[in-house]
Amino acid sequence: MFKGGWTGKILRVDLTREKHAVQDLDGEVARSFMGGRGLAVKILWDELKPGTDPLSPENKLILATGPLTGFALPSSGKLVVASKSPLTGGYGDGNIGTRASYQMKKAGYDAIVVEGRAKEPVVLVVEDSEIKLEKADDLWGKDTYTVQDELEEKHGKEAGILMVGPGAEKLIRFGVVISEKGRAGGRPGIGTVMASKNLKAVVIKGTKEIPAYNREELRELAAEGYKEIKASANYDFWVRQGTMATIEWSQENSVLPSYNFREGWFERADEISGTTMEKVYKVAQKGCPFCNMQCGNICEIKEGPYKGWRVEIDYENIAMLGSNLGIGSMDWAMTLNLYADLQGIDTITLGSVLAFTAELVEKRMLPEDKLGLKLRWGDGEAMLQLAELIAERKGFGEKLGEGVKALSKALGGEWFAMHIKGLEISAYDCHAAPGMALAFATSPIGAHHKDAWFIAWELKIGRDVISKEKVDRLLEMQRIRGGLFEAAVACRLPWIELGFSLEWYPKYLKAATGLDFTLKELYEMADRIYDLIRCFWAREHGGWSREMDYPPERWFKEPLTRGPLAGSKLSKEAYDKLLSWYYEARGWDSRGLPRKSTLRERGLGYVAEQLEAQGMKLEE
Ligand code: PTT
Ligand code: SF4
Repeated sequence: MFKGGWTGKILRVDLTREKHAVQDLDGEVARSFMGGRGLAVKILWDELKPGTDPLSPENKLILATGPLTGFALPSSGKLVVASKSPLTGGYGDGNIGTRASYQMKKAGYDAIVVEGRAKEPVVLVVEDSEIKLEKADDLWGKDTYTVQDELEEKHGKEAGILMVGPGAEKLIRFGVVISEKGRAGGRPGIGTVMASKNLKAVVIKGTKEIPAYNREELRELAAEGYKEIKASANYDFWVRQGTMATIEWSQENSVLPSYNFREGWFERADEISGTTMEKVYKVAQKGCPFCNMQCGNICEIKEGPYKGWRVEIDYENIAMLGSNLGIGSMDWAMTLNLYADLQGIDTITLGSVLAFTAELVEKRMLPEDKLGLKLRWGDGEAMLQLAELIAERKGFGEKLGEGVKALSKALGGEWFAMHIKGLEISAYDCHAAPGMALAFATSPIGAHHKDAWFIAWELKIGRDVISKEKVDRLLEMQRIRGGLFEAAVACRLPWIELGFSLEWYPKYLKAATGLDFTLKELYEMADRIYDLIRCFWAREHGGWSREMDYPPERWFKEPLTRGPLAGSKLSKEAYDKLLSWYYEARGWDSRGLPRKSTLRERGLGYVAEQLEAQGMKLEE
């Protein structure tokens, strides 16, 4: 059935039994769910027993490529890591740029599914059809930079290496998967799932040629695509600043999160901006495989305990560990970023946990002697000390490692706990951005910008506009970002940042797989994936209610006090209107559950039947 694109094989590894098997990828599944996120949620839906504890051996860690991964095409060196999330209890995934992506395809697999738990720490080594588990006692507890060096030394510089850091090993619920010193993926605790399996690292090396339907055409189309990217008006600036340019943009538009999202404007934004980075800190450039618009900003820390270290920085990291903590020092924001990378913990959630704790202290809801340190906004040193307690799960750090939702349930302050469905919100304040708030709230993994970067479109439509058209645009965006790019598996930045036309992707898919996909069909696939993810959440949470699609109370209750939009806050009435239109447009009922007719239309009739068999009543 496969003429190219897919290898048609999935590698299954059971760490408990120390066994592996190679399974055929079902052609129908590939056509309907494609790969990456689509394939991952299909596997989790079909195979995971409802109610599985995310940190139990029964949970599955899925590493999934798509039919475009691994070819020399614009920005196609990406890989999806997915699982049931220990942070949210729902579906979780992340997208990481790494050599492991193309090595997996060259080894002959579209995906690797790991289950069980090894008796002791191991490294899974995949070299074509040779699969080994190597002891990793000597690597357990070591930071991700050291482990990258040691594994490269042993397996070669071209090996694809994915790993967890010591923070994830301690089962902090927001451990990420790390690769190549600064590539991170799986915000909803996918690294923690990997660590819970005693799996320190996965090393992948392949020697096969990835099957392609029309290799010559693929080569020609790729060359044209690379040329178009390079000719883009914004190309030079992008390569100089990458995502860091967003600090200035967010400040101008009052969406730069500051002081735990109390404000969207930061008085010291200049000191942590892309321009400051470029002038003072940037020393090298890095990128994902096959990318000709490399955006990895390698910077050198100039002051503090990590003086002289290098770290790869991005907008989200610096906003959440800078302005959101009241820190106007690039050195401290970078230090916290580096610490999170070494420990393998998510920078966005770390920034949110630190900010929430600082606010609890400020509001006298948490006595400082409980923390064992004096915590003030803007104090990088104290924030680092607290991050260390979290990573080591020492003292009060034990509780903080559970994430903002659990913390606010235990200590109060739920109205300013900045998460949605348990996932801490990425770095865009929404006091004056109702469409972006809706995008965060309906993102399928919790409040991550991956599916939700609606803010730029919303500014064009008008911040105050509350209309069905705005909701339709949001759906279109989710179909592209959360569907096409996460299932075909390619970086979305050529499209969103440099205007690379979406029309390229059906052409690439045709040349790679031999199959015709129109953009319309790809969007229908995206809807299928969204529906299945929503059903997975509903199954794991025993139902659904529209409150689960609400942003935090703070944005409704407490207006901005600084910047050009001071006085702005969200209107609940307007938000509810948008949410109802959103449900309607998706074919979901007023609780936010897909209707039976919608599921049937998407080929998911069996999902409706299974939910009903478990006692959930779905509307027709
Ligand atoms: C991603 C999220 C992001 S998104 C950032 S910065 W960004 C944070 N990076 C972290 C980090 O670094 N270290 C760490 N310890 N934790 C981190 N958590 C945060 O994780 C990433 C780029 C970026 S940089 C973005 S927007 C785009 N994301 C893409 C995506 O999601 N899908 C896709 N098809 N293409 C994308 N291209 C861009 O990739 P998560 P990466 Mg990442 C140090 O994984 O879980 O989705 O969270 O993978 O290789 O680092 O590239 O301003
Ligand atoms: Fe990686 Fe950046 Fe290139 Fe995307 S644009 S593939 S994130 S280097």
